[in-house]
Amino acid sequence: MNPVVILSGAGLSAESGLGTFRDVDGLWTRFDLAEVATPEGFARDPALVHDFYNARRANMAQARPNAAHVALARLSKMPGVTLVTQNVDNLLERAGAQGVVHMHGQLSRALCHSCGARWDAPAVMDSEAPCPACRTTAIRPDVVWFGEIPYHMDRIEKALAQADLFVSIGTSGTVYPAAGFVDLARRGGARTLELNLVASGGAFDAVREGPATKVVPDWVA
Ligand code: BJW
Repeated sequence: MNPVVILSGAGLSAESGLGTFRDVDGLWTRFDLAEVATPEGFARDPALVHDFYNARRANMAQARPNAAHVALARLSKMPGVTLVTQNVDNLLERAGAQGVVHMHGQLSRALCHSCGARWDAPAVMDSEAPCPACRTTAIRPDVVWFGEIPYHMDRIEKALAQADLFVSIGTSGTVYPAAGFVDLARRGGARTLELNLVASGGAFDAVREGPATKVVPDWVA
């Protein structure tokens, strides 16, 4: 298969019952992102931030991969496919996907702010528990907040530069650097396709509108 980069966002997991961020019923309509998704918010009130992510970790455990995760999991095993996700859930992995690039981190992992150690997060994290490596209490979910640098950027940018096709799935294209991937891919000569419930308005060559559980399996087939 020619090189393909696939970028997914919250819309991929919406039909599994995990909320998106900016839709009418999205998480950012109920929570203040400055309080729960920035390092400054975490410094102000770590317990509030842990509560927010503990609840989402519990929702993730209840959720099941949908037909779109399963279709992408099949594709992830083909040579030349780079599957990048902004999602912090593990539904692609639970559908059998291999090598998922989690650019915004993972709910199922914990990170020590102090020494940089990473480990599997317990179901419930709290601000009192010590880091298993350095014993400080600077532990946090291993997710990327506003103002932090997303993970694996070198690898993603290299894959985008080499891609023949870039496919964006279920993301509003409002958060950088992911929002700029379509332009990077175009500059490298890739064709670009968006699969979304409603077109984001990004500079794609083609758009297929519909729920992920329909448009993703149709495209993969
Ligand atoms: C369906 C569907 C269905 C619904 N089927 N589809 C000014 C200009 C440019 C940049 C900046 C700026 N000011 C600040 C910045 C930088 C900032 C940024 O982009 N801000 C913007 C808001 C302007 N970005 C950062 O700070 C990032 N870091 C950074 O830029 O570092 C500098 C740097 C980068 C690279 C190299 C070197 C230096 C970090 C961003 C971190 C984002 N973190 C979050 C939280 C993660 C943890 C958590 O989950 O809590 O990531 S915010 C949140 O938004 C989350 C998501 O991954 C991300 C994207 O959201 P997504 O997935 O697009 O969801 P929605 O809700 O927006 O859209 C849902 C979509 O689904 C819609 O399109 C629907 O249509 C669709 N949908 N149902 C198919 N059934």
